[in-house]
Amino acid sequence: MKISELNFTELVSTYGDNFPMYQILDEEGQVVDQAAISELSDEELVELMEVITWGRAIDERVILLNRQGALSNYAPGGGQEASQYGSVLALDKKDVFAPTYRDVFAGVKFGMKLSQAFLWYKGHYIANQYGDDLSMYSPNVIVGGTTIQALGNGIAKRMKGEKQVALSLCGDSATSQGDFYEALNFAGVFKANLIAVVQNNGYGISVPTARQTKASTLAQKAVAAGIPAVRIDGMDPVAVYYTVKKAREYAIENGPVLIENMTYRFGPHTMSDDPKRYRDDEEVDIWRKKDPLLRLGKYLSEKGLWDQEKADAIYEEVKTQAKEALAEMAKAEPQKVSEFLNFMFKDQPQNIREQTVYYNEKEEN
Ligand SMILES: Cc1ncc(C[n+]2csc(CCOP(=O)(O)OP(=O)(O)O)c2C)c(N)n1
Ligand SMILES: [Mg+2]
Repeated sequence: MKISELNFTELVSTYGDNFPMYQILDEEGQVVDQAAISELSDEELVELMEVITWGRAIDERVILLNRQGALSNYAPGGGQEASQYGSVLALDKKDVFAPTYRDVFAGVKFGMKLSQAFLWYKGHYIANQYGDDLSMYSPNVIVGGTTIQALGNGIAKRMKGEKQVALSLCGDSATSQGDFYEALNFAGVFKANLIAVVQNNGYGISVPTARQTKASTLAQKAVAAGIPAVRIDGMDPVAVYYTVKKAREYAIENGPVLIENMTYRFGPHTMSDDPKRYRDDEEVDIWRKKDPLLRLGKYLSEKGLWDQEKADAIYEEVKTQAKEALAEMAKAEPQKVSEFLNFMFKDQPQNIREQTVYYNEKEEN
């Protein structure tokens, strides 16, 4: 082609074409990719169902506890379970997980204590103190922060030849941050063992994705970094789990992968948000029909592997777990400013030293 024949409009209109949305189970729970699902065992699929049901149950319980004033502000995950828990379940315990504020309970399924997850929402530092057996970053409120955190770890894994990955979850609006682009760029250069999962739930608080970027997909942001990307139905738990598993194998051998999960949060951004101000009920209804629990539940029920009794038992278990975690949480000493100032720096700068002296004195009495 000659420059005289260039058509800029045409050029840009095809950018997203490389990123169709893949499914394994459709909205009706019908298999659309037999080859993929037959690579997974019944046990794996049942465990996946158990974990997303647990995710829904804990989400509903925490919303109640929040309304009762027993827990602080909360960023609900309802709707995003396939994306969150499907990702975590595909990891090895020695992989590294970098969640956001919305994925705290996925962190519990990775090994964080439930009482710590509750304390995290209270802003208590105990929430961020893990043993050596939990390779997880504390849930990050800094939008775009998780990808660059996981990148550092993914580079270290490549340098050390470790057969593990670092997986970050981030939202759609996080992909507009400099941190995100920088993370992808260096991930490509250094072949980081990184899986950067983008949970495209259509909004950054009230701002729809179309107002965040002109890109027709978020997956295509990987093109400039020279790394593979795939866009999948983030309401399909099997597709998420399968894709992360495949990406994990690839990332260990070759380097980073970006996965864009097309998903939705049924609830508000946080408990202090009113989504009716920026989206209508019809939109929510459309997405409710795509519910990950419905489609995998249906598929497994038809195979005789799932029923309401199993779901009810998980809801009961969550009630007990939440009660125990609340009791455990109550045992935590109120935190002191002097203590968390001490955790912040190995070598304290002058101003922090002064504040530490001030708070030590103040809090001794
Ligand atoms: C660097 C930064 N800028 C702004 C905020 C305020 N903030 C908190 S959540 C949020 C929206 C994030 O949207 P998205 O990345 O799509 O994730 P979602 O909340 O939808 O899961 C913003 C702007 C922040 N926490 N960090
Ligand atoms: Mg979002």
